Amino acid sequence: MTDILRVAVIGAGRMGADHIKRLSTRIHGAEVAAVVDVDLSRAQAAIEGIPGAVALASADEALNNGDVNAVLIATPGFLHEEILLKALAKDIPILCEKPLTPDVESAWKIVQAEEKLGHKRIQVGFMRRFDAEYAALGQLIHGHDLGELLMLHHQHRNPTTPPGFTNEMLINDSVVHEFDAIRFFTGEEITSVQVRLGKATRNAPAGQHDPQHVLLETETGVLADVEIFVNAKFGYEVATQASFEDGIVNIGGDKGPYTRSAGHWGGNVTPGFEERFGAAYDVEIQSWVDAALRGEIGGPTAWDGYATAACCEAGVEAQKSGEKVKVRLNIKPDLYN
Ligand code: ISE
Repeated sequence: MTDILRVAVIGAGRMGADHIKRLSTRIHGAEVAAVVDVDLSRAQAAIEGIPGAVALASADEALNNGDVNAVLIATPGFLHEEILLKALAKDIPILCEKPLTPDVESAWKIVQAEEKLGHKRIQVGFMRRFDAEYAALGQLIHGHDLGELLMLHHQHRNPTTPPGFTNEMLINDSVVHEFDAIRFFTGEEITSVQVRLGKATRNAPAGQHDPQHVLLETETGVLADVEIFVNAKFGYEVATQASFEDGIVNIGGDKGPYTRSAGHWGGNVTPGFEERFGAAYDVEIQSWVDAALRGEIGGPTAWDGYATAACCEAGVEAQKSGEKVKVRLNIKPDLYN
């Protein structure tokens, strides 16, 4: 095994650029070898100041470049499947930003391709698992410190949405994080999803019903709800309240200094996910690199990507019907047990 990851970052947009910065400044054991973007000038701008990195226009060129031995996929989700299959064929470490793929059939194809390979190569970019407070709540749940976990209440608020953010994306792009978080916290699969559409904000673009209330249950009957509100204006907020038999735990409240000055009191609301989860992304990518250098993966698997895709499929169906929709899952391959 190599002692340094030479990473090709595919996609130099918002998330890709953020990962390129972190890989080239804060992460140990990895370097950016190539940046791929259909807009070559964006790839060129992203490699500025990174010695030895090349800008390329296609994922194929990067995967066939002898200097590349790992890949970080940060393109829009609909492009993931093809790149994942090609990277699996090369048998190199892969960090794939969420979602694994945008639909359950293609996600299952990826699981089957990795199963055929016989070992795990894909880590999916669900960064919340690496947030210090998420990890602490996870430990409280798994250690039964406060008795059994009974309910989870999630708030997921974004200031605004980028152009082209559809109604389905409230589920597929945003609530997908809570699907993973709930599975991570409980260690169980989600069995059903219901979506309630109530009074909507005037600030949502045409076609989007915002906010939405998503209700879920897990295998042992833990109930969870998510307020997804993606045009909340005030800033970025992701928080959870967990109800246990012997206590209530809150995570994800405002952070940072609380100041009283010049007739005002308070602090600043986090502007976006890069700031809110910056530290978690660092831990996530370092965990991927450390594990990849040992020939392993260091976080959520392709199965987690597939299972959340199945929840998204149920969620989008539930958005349309208003009914409680069962999550349909294939049998989990042994590779992921
Ligand atoms: C975005 O893609 C993310 O992953 C953010 O974490 C989430 O808060 C946002 O809703 C998504 O659109």
